[in-house]
Amino acid sequence: MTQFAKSNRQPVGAVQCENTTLSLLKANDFVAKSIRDQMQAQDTLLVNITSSAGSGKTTLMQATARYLKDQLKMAVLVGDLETERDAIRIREAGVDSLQIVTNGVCHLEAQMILQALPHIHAEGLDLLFIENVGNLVCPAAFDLGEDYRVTLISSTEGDDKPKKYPRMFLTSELMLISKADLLPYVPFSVEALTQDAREVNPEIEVITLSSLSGEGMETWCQWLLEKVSEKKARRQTAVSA
Ligand SMILES: Nc1nc2c(ncn2[C@@H]2O[C@H](COP(=O)(O)OP(=O)(O)O)[C@@H](O)[C@H]2O)c(=O)[nH]1
Ligand SMILES: [Mg+2]
Repeated sequence: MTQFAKSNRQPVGAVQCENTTLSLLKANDFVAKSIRDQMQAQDTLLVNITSSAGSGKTTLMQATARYLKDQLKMAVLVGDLETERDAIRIREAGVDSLQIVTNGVCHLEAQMILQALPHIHAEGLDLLFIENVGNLVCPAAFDLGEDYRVTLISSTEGDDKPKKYPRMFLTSELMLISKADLLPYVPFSVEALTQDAREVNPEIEVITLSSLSGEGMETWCQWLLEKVSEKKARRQTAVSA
């Protein structure tokens, strides 16, 4: 067994990673701030979409593209461990999309976003989505410079997630309850989920929708349009002050 201990006070054979993790997150936050500054300067709303794998993120990006592509200049960065499949699906819905392949990393980091921005021609966009890697754990810890973090919970994955994965709900401004068309067929309580999410984060907003039936899409797209306008208005106020 490898011996890492140099004194009796340190455990033998154990690697203590805390400081490495903290400095990694500090470096990430530094890059996230520079992304936030860039998005601020060019009036682009940046929205980080998180959820478990299969909750419907890509399908939502496709449906949102169909609703909003004639009203807004938008694009999607999409992270996965392997393949370009999601970016291809999103491009087929009519908006530009770039795949970030993480090669096994379970989340996107700010540095990956910074490197991708020139390739998606981010200047001039009103709205840029990041579809994060599908899980409710690692992506919660990494700020990507987003204005808003939006977490999907689908009706098929159970209504008990907010208290199991509190950090994700604590750091999200909006929870989307997806696959609403399946609610009549599964044991899932929108009320119980909403109550748990609000016990974790009293400020969290909630919208129930289905990318397939279209239910709730109007409310979601209205939410996005308002946030885009608010960001532009805030900058106008700052410039004229
Ligand atoms: N019934 C139903 N199925 C959906 C909905 N949204 C996505 N799906 C299905 O859920 C599966 C996973 O969707 P996907 O968008 O790839 O999930 P992602 O892994 O979070 O990006 C696919 O088979 C989709 O067709 C929805 O609103 N209703
Ligand atoms: Mg996807």
